[in-house]
Amino acid sequence: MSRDPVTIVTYEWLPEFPRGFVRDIRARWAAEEAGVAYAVETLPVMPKSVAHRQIQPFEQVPILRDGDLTLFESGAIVLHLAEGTPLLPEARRAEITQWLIAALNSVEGATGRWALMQMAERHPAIFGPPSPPEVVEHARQGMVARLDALERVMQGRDWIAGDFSAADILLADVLRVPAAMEALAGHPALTAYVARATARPAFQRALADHMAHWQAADARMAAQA
Ligand SMILES: N[C@@H](CCC(=O)N[C@@H](CS)C(=O)NCC(=O)O)C(=O)O
Repeated sequence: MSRDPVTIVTYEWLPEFPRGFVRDIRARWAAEEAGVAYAVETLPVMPKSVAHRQIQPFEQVPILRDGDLTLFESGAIVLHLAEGTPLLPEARRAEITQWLIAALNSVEGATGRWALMQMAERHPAIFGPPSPPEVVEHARQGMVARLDALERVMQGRDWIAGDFSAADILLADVLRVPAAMEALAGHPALTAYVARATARPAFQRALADHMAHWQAADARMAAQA
C-alpha cells in the first residue's frame, strides 16, 4: 500500500560528536523499512524557538508530520510508521509494543544515564559537570544489570519479538550507544544483534542520509562564512 510522504523534523546542524546517533535516525530507519517516502525539515538546536516548543514540548527532535498529524517521541513515531506494515503485525502488536517500551524505558533509561555521564566527562561545557566516580560506577552497574538481563533474552533469538519488528528499530538503536562506547563487551548476543540490525539495507540507507544531512549543513555553513 503506498501512502503520502511524511516529513521528519531534525536539527539544522549539530557538531560532530552526536552525528550518527541523533534520534531522527529511528524515524528514518522505520520509514525506510516501511517503504514510506519522507522529506526532512529542520529546526535550530539553539536558540530553541516557540515554534519548536509548540510541536515538541521538551524542545527535542525527532518530530514527524503526517498530513494533519504532528507527533513527537521516537517510539510513537516508529509505531505510527509501522502501522499496517510487517513491522507491527496485528498478531504480535502487544508483544512488540511491550518490547518497544522496554527498549525506551527499562533499557535506554539505564544506558542513557550512563552515556550522559560519559558525555559529561568528554564535553563538560555541554553536558557537565562530570559526576563523581562512585555515581558513574553506580550508573554503570545499573546499565550492566539491564544488559545482562537482555543478553539472556537474546540468546537463541535473531529479533526481540519474532520476525524483525518496530521493537527492533528501537532496541537496536538504543544498544548502538553502549556498543559505540565499547560497553557491550561480555554481551556477545547483544553485540551480534546490533551488528545484524545495522547490517539491514534500510538502516544503512537511513544512516547514509542522516550523515549526508550533517555534511550538507557543514557545506552550507562553509559557503556562508
Ligand atoms: N524521548 C525522546 C528523546 C529525544 C531526544 O533526546 N532528542 C535529542 C536528540 S537525539 C535532542 O533533541 N536533544 C537536544 C535537547 O534536548 O535540547 C525521543 O525518543 O524522541
